[in-house]
Amino acid sequence: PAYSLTYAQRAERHSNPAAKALLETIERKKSNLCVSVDVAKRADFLRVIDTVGPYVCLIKTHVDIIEDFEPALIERLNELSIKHDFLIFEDRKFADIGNTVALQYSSGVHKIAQWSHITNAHPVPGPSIIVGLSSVGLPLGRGLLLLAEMSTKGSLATGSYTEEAVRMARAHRDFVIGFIAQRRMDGVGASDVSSDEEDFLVLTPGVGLDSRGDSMGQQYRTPDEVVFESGCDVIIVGRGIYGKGNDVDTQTVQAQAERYRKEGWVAYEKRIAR
Ligand code: 6AU
Repeated sequence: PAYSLTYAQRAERHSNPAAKALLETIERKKSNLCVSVDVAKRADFLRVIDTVGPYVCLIKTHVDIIEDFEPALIERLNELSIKHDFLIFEDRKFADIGNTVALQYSSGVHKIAQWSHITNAHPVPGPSIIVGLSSVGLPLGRGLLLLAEMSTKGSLATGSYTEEAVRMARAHRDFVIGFIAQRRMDGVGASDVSSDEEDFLVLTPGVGLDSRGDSMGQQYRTPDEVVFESGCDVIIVGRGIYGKGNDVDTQTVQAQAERYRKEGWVAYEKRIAR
């Protein structure tokens, strides 16, 4: 199973360009760290990204949080992605009918499909959401993650909902490259596809080394719990790296990014050596 292969071996087996590029970047930079940059000001956004850039494989954005957004910000983001060699994941969490999500993905102020290598969607509308998004994203070489589970207390994405999400992904393996989830999905939702054949990436939020949660239902686990024990592929870290995000102290942010990169990589090396 993909679980015991290296990122480089998995990159060779992937045909989706976004999945392949992400796995190659992880291997090249020895980083399975994705930093989630949830800050409201353009200047803080760019400063955090320029600081953590050398330590990440992927930058996750919520572009609709930025108060002073302007299209030129995307150009700056693209420049940083080339300077530091990372991919971009707009965490849009699409959740509507196919026609609407296709428009939300391609159009509006943010034109997500133009710049975001990876995005995500809730499986709640059923397979038509994948059809809608892939009509825009597949020709551009993009990849989609389905939210099979969530990190929050009391999440409804469990049991048969999670299983159906995995079945939906299996039926669209050209565009769905993996999941937002808390563990590997191998063997979830019985199928004919052997787990040697399929290789979904699992990107996992709710990661923190110094806290077990926040006051709004977020729950944190350590990189070792996520990558070694639960077999996930990428750790997504936000506030664990930049705190509240205003008055960003560059040295602290850099030190935290280095720390999470190292923890994530050690957990992966431990896993493939097992
Ligand atoms: O590390 P944090 O708690 O500061 O930030 C976690 C980030 C946020 C959430 O929108 C996102 O991860 N997230 C997601 C994603 C990535 O889809 C799913 C989930 O279940 N939990 C979660 O926190 O930007």
